[in-house]
Amino acid sequence: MVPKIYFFPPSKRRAGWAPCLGLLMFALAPLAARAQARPAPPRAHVHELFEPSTGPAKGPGYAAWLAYLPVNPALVFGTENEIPDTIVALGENVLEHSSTHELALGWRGMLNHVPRVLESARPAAPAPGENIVVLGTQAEVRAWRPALAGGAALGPDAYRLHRVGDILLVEGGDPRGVLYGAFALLRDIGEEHSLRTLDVTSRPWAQVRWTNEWDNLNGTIEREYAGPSIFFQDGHVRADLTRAAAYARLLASLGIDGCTVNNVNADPRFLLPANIQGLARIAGAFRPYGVRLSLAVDLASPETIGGLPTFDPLDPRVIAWWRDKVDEIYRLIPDFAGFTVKADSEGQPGPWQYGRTQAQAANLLARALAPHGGLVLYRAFVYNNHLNWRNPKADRALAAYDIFHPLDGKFDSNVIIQIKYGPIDFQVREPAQPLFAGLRHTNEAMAVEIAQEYTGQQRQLVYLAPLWKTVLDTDMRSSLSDPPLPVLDLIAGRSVQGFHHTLGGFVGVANVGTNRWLGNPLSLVNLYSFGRLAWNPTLTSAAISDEWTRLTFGNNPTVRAVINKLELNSWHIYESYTGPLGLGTLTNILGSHYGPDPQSAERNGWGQWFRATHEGVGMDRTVATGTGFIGQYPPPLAAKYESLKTCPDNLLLFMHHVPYTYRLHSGQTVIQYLYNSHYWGAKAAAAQVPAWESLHGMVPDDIYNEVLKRLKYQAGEAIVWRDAVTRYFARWSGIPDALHRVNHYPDRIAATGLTLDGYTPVAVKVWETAMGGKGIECVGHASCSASLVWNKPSGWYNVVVQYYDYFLGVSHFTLQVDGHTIDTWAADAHLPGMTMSGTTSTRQTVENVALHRGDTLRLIGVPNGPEPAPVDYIEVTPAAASAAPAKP
Ligand code: GCW
Repeated sequence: MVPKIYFFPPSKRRAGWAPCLGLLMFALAPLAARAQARPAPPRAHVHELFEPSTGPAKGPGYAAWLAYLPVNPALVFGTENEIPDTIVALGENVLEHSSTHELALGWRGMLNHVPRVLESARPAAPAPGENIVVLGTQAEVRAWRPALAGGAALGPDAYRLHRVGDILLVEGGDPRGVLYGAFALLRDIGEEHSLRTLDVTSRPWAQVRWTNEWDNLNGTIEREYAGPSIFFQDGHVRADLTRAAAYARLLASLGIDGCTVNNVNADPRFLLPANIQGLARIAGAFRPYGVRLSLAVDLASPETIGGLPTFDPLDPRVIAWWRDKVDEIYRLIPDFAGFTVKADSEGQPGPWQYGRTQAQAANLLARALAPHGGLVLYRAFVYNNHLNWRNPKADRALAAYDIFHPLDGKFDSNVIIQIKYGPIDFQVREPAQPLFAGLRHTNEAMAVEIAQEYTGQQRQLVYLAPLWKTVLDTDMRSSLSDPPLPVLDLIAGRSVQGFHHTLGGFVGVANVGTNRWLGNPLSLVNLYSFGRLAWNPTLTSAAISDEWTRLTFGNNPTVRAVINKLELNSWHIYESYTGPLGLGTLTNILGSHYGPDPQSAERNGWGQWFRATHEGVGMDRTVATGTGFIGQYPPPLAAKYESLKTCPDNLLLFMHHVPYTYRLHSGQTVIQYLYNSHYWGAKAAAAQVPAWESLHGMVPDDIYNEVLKRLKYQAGEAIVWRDAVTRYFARWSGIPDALHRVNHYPDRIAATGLTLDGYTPVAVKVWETAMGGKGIECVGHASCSASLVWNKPSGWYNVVVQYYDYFLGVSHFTLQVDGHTIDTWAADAHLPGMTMSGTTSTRQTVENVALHRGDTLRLIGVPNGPEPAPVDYIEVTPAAASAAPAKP
């Protein structure tokens, strides 16, 4: 075979400095040469390959953990001279092309070195002093040098990184394994691990590693926190799919090999021929990275777009319709991964309309897909959202097990039940969904939500791996005489302790958007950790955070220490002010799922109750007196949760209803713990700000500023949560805070207590999210003001204005002292609500304001559109520099 040589570096051994453009041309040269050397394989050419620093969608955070920041090559290779000069791919498939290209990018960025790249080559032994990287499948390596491929068979997607003398061998069980091996090698280099001796074999934990994107055809995303869709716009697939390819590259770097690109509340029009053609283009953009496209489908499609009078899963016309539709998809997308299905849930159509089972619906699709090797990811998130809250035995948490456990064994072998980690809905803490132990003969996968729907919506910092790991590590063994059986073993897709599975895996709802994937640069750790856990769920949260930090921000030990600490503490902090003791996120569950609104979860059909009364709080899910949910767990775990003695405090109110005066294992009463936890959480959220500020100048300025803005906002929002939840429980329990903090705010002046000019007081529906349950708004005036005369000692003060910032409208505020403007700002954060509430409540802090007794502090609000410049309170606290100021 004649090797194809795509690129020779300049005669110098090291590339050294070159003008940026020149360097870019060099790097692109292999692609150009390849384009001339042979025709691109069908729908599989590496087009628009993403360039970390020059891509069209350049922006902070866009390169994510693949920015390939410079490393110290001596730590990796011993000496600089040992950096391999040549990268050889033995094969010529598109995934190996991507691998060599990626290594060339990595060499350039991390090692400041431009290697020679050969493809479809059979290199001779390296000359003395020469170091090379060789990539290939195990079969290719065996054909090239049988002695080197001596290890055990690798299997699909697996890889082995192996040093043999001067050769660094990246061997894959298949071409996708080669690509994953190349990314693993780059990760090692990025983390400055020594590669002088190397022999690592790695294989994925389970077969299915997919993301779900809840994107709509019109370009919006359900639970969109990072801008609109990277796939769709105005009713069709975007013309420019550069971002889709760049996303596939990010996914591949973690070993994620499937992506459901549309909302599970599925629009049947995705199945129209024109849209399938568009989807085929997305599949083409994914293909160089081994990511397969999948589609969420609406079970009623045969009726809505197929013109049939029914969508009954057993009707022969319906069966034929799906078979033909699937054949049509595979004609255009030969590597199509399969369907994701949400049925009979939250208004989606499903088989119950015809008295059929979820298994019959799943198998309908599975049989159409089976001849092509496609899968059905069938969601267990099926529940009645019109539950009778007056019935003490009613419990939404029962639903998945009650519906799917009786169907165990009735699903075809290419069906996987996609199970949310907990029995409710991606809450800040939930016990493991008992259904994981309820499907002995049915494949299962665990779904997590990378998008921070109930965990701060990417405005707030929450590293989710520690939460996911609580579920992955939950022991589901049937008897204490058996060895431990963690959930991660149940989703591995193999037989274990009486569970007979052939497929399994991980699904992460990512909802990436055009705003640098997840908007908040620090939230990218959640996408990263999902992929790493899907590959190997035994990795620790700390190890994953550290990997991500090193690859994203470099190996500086100070930066690593600060960011790792921020990430690792963040979930606990968020939980402590939004839903401790297993209460679930006490958020507005009827709309935005964002700010505090505990009452919205109670007394309606949605079943997210925590049943607060004047005496006690918590859902009684015991077998003895409650809903019986605990009985769905295998006996050892059920016994642990059933008994107050052994039920962990952090799930107490999920499992039990107890009096407010009940003492936790820690010795505190429930009510005092609720108060303390919220005060601790708000303080800890505030402390994140100076921690991040300590990195000024050590991380890129744009990322620094972006994160700082969010952490400051979060510190304020944690106070909103703290005050709302503590007031709520103080009222329900009638038990005051032993530390006299709740309902005592000596430095605050409620807006309704200010001298108002134009502003009018109005009741706030979620009363606990405003001082005295009221705020002020400016309606019917061009501007309004609210003022006070300062009658405390003269000094330096910090002034907080707590106001509401609606999704629509940009009000303007001006703060004056005796007619002198000390600050102006716009309410332009577009928080997800249109009323005064904990969702829209936010603050402006003006530090070091000189106030003299007798000064007038005036806030002027200028409403805009539907936003009436609404205000909650003003708080004035002494500033650090408290010496009396001179009168300005
Ligand atoms: O958490 C809820 C979300 C819905 C979502 C649903 C689901 C796509 O609030 O927006 O619908 O879960 O997972 O189906």
